[in-house]
Amino acid sequence: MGGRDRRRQGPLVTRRLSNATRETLPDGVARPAYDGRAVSPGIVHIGLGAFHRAHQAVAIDDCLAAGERDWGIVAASLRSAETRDALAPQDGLYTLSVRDGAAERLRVVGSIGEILVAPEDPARLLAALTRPATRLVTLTVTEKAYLRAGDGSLDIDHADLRADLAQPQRPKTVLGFLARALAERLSAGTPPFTVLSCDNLPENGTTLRRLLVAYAGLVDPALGDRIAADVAFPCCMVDRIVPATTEEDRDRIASALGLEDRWPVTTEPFSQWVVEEAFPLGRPGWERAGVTMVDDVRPFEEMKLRLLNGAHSAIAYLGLLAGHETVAAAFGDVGIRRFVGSLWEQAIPTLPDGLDPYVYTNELARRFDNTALKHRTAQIATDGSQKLPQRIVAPALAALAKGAPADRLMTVVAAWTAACEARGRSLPAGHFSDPLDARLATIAERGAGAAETVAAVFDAAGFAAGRAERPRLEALAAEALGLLRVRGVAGLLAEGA
Ligand code: CS2
Repeated sequence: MGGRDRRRQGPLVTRRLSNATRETLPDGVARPAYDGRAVSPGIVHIGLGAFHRAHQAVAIDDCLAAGERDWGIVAASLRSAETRDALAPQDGLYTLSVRDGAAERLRVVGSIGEILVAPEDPARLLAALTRPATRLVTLTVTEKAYLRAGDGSLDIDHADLRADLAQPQRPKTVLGFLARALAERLSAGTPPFTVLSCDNLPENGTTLRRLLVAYAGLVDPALGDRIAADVAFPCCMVDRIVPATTEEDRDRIASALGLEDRWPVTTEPFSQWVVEEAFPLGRPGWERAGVTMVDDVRPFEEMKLRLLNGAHSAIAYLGLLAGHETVAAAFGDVGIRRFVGSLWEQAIPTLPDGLDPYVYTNELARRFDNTALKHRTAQIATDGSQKLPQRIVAPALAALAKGAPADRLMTVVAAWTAACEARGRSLPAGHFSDPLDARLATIAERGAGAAETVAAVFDAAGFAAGRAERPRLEALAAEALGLLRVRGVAGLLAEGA
């Protein structure tokens, strides 16, 4: 994880990547073709994880390299100071490592000009958000930061949200920051920024708008109305597989650079960004970075959530139960690979027409087979309660509505339940985490039969809440969980063959 307190052993690269040392980079390493000091910020990005640094920040780096000067990024972490501590001494520079099989390309990215840590100084992030030059706010805060209740509405019982409602001038949550900053801008007569969610949520912009309007309406009903009327929330689909950086990555990259980089990011060659065209205050010329601008993102988003992310969750939970540490290892397991094929067969008929899902799944298989990416099954397994509704439950509901089968889809819910139960038994207790962990632990301890367990899990996660199809979905998940408990993952996979 973090690079703060590491004691490096072995071959010593002592100089650090920074503006002062970047000219010493070897020829094969690409670097920013512009002077970061000549760039002014136009974007505030919230959620400074590896995904942002391997995706949106790279597209902006392309735009800056092409001569755009006023779309630099101020990036903020909502929780920890780790990334800022690693990157600030490097003037925000970091290395992007693109890996495929034995090949690796290195590129130093320079689009992040300033890094803020929200809990240290919320006023500073608010100041960045309210500056008139900030015309765009992008988010990668993960599904759970949207504070959705099981039924998708705003979770008004969430402790952080209650804290923000009590002290809206000193926010903690992303909704709190956006609402406060928009309130300040509107009262100062500054046009509202555009908000671009880059998280894996269905209709991410529309979902964020609904939640933010609900939150802001609790702070001040007039603010909720103004946000609903005056702020643009384009939807977008983002796609790039970004495994967490390892110590081995750090060491390999330092040797190649001849400079230490405390927090490089590794990724695959594939990258896709499809964005709805709705930017009243303008936007970077993303087309030059290969971004696709469209009127309606939904077909792209549903295909990606249901085929890529749905398969990822299946690979993660079945893979964990079968003892596989990485996606490539799990997908190399014939039973799991076959399962994913049959999962795709059930998800594909639920997709809107227009795109070719078979071209997409062929490409996905190639991407999952990339053994250079050490993409851990435990990384994807995290936050299943937040991910499965759009990846698995939504296509299952759509399949049933068409009278089509959904048993493979519901097997993923069973595998999630079994993987949660396996923690502290065949898997280490904290192997992955979930916001519902306390409730999931209580359910696991009860040791009830499959049907009762599945009903409790559906209740806790809000799966198919209020839907007439819920008993049918529960029955399918319970059948798969029963099989998993009795025959294990190998038995379950053999059964579906
Ligand atoms: C993954 C995604 O961790 C997960 O849940 O399914 O992060 C996935 O790698 C990205 O969405 C790929 O674009």
